[in-house]
Amino acid sequence: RVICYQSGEGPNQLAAVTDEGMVYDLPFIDFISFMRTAEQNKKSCLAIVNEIMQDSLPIPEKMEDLTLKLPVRSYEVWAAGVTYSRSRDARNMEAKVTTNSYYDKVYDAKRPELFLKSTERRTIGPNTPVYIRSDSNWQIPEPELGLVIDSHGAIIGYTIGNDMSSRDIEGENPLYLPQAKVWKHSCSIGPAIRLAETVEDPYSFVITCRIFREGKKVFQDSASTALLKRKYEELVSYLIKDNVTFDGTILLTGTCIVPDDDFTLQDGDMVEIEIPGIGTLTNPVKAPLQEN
Ligand code: DO4
Ligand code: MG
Repeated sequence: RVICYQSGEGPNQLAAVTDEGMVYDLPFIDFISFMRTAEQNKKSCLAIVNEIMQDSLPIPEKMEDLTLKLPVRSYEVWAAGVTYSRSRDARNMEAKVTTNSYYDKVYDAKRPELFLKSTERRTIGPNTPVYIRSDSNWQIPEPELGLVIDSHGAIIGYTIGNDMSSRDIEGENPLYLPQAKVWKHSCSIGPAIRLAETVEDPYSFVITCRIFREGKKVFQDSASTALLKRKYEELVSYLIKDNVTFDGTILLTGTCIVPDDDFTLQDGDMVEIEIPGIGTLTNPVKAPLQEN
């Protein structure tokens, strides 16, 4: 895995983490410059990491002792929608439609739903607050597997994303989707990037989401990426078609977990999204006025 951590008072440090949790600093300013170096040298990211680990010693701290930061500062985060039946059914419910909805159609269509979820300045990393909107009464986290791609669409790694969403705004009218999806601190990414070459079967990630309120767990559910209706390469192919794509772009692959219909996030909640092999993305929830 590749992480970015805060190194004392200095700049953030990119590092590789072994399965045992040992941390090796990487000599690149960030993940994008690391992936570009690999491409320029015609080597895989994993080969570069292995070379560096052979020639250096781990730092004394383990991953759990470090203050983790956003692992990649992506210019853009895109998201796929209605890629799991759970998402389709939840959206039909919030839009109060029963048959032949746009959600039913897009779930079965050849072309997937893709939307621009976030930009560099809107995206946050682990332990930084995700914000809830002031004009919505029904808001949830969407725990999703994220693909980290290069400018040609090659999948370099896998990460975790929280596609914060407003169900009442989207339910009122699907044309409000950008407002139901995009606002300050509405997208969290991290805590690590699992290099694609180290993943045997990317359709067997198990995603678990837990939400805590005043220290008590108020929601927990798990689902597997085996339930994904589409293939990752299929989603990427639509994203890059006739488009400009940047190294380090993230494509979130849709949610397979939706909290119960009577649940809405509140200021002070804590959202945890865990994918074994990648890590646990933890963010407190804040109402915007408290931070501004
Ligand atoms: O159709 C709206 C968005 C769907 C989405 O974000 C998801 O399925 O995860
Ligand atoms: Mg989503």
